Amino acid sequence: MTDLTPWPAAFAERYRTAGYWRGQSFSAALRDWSMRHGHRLAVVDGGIRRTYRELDERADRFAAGFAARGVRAGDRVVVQLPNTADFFDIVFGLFRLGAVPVFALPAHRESELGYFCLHAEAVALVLPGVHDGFDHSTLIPAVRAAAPSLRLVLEAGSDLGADPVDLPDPASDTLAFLQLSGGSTGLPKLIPRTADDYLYSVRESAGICGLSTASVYLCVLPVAHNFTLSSPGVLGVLHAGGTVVMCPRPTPDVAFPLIARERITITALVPPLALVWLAAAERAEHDLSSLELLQVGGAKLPADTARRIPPVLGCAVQQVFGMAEGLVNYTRLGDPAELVENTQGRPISPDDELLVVDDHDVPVATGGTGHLLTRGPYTIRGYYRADEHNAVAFTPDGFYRTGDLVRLTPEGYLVVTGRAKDQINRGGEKIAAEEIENHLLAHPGVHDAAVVAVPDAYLGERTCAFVTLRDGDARPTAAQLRAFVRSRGLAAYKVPDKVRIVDGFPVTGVGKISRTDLRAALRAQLAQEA
Ligand code: OOB
Repeated sequence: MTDLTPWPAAFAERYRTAGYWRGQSFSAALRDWSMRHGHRLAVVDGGIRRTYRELDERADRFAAGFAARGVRAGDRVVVQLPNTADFFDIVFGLFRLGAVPVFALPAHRESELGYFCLHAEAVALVLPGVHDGFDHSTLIPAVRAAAPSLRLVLEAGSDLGADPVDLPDPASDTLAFLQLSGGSTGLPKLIPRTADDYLYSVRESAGICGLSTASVYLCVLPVAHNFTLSSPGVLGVLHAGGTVVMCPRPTPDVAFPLIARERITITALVPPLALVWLAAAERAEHDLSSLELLQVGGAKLPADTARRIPPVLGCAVQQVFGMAEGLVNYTRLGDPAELVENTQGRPISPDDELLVVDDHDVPVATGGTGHLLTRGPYTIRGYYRADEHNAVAFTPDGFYRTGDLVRLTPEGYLVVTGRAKDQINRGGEKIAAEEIENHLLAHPGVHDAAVVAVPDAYLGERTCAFVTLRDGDARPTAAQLRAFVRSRGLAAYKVPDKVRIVDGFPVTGVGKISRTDLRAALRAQLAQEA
């Protein structure tokens, strides 16, 4: 099983020659940022205010602390952290040691964490204590039972540091961390990223978004998500010498006072949150005048929402269409309103290759709609330890099949028109249909299940599970099935919004149809009803 599918030598050579891949590790990058911006304010979290120099020193201490606990270079460590300053200590501590963080989201529960630890053969897990009213330590027994490799569970916020020790600088072209995919088949895939490829996307993103030492970024979405981490996100801000302000909750009652107090210049939201912020800003008592740019991405932003942002929030809007596998597209700061409102931007790099193809991988006519395939200097060539899946998720010549349906405008901008993958995009939170179907199938009363997206005015999409039951006395109700899925210990956003018990599924003349066709038929049925 392959951990990191390398780029072919000719591509690697090209990306190095072009100056994209610079041979810098994350540890060296932080050292460099500290050298350049030492006394500037790097991170704010409530009353905590840390300079670049302090971040760098804390990374030394945390690296030593992990080493003292037996964590070695190359070891995988699953990290589940909310938006706090601890994130930087722990993640840069691991980077400095050459250990490999695996980024779980705060919403994940024992089902996901157990799987990440097992699949990555993690030696350690770092959890928050009580976060958002939930005690994460209650997950430990189930995660330990699922993952025999796990030797160490640590609580963030406790002092994990130790006196610094000498450590060799990690390589820049090996596995640096594992990001999560939204997933479309079974459990989320793990995405292997290197410092070379990731830091390239970070530097370019910082430039595209006009970041400087004067930038103050509010980290609203989960910090470990690719959007908030690197597009340009918290790493882009640190590269530019600006300040990151951690926002513990995305709601206007928490975010708006922080914008006013810290004079926030830039932040990033998913479309449903942008709607909530717009509604709140219309009657805002807080001074939001420092805000210069609102980035929106993760799911399709309706054009009329994009249009309302500048007048209501008093800032520019930028659409961001990206994926943890790599490719990120931005509308540019000086672009005409027409492009900013109606497209999802264009790629970061002149070496991002895009293909728009039909169902047989044949390129469609110019301007036509089709499947988006991509490869480039920061797009992976394979998922972590997923050889079988990689054979279908990538073309033989290394293009990643994004699963998104798009068309290209004459200006070379992308318009996302739909999706071919079996995934639900619930306001930016991705749900693999098959993962939820498998949870439903674990119920003894369930014969079959198909999970599909239902259009929703607020979230863009919600989930609907169609379920057929076994004959017998124990016929669960829709409410009982939702409760059953919830009891399986998974992120709350994955519990189906609706469960519909039906007598049977559509079949063709010859019998059963494929899962994908079944889901399409059910979506069509829902559309007809609406
Ligand atoms: C971002 O990353 P992921 O990995 O959570 O999800 C990627 C998928 C894309 O393949 C696409 O289906 C959808 O999310 N998506 C959008 C979108 N941005 C992402 N669909 C329509 N319009 C958009 N603007 O979601 C992500 C990663 C980095 C930056 C921004 C978003």
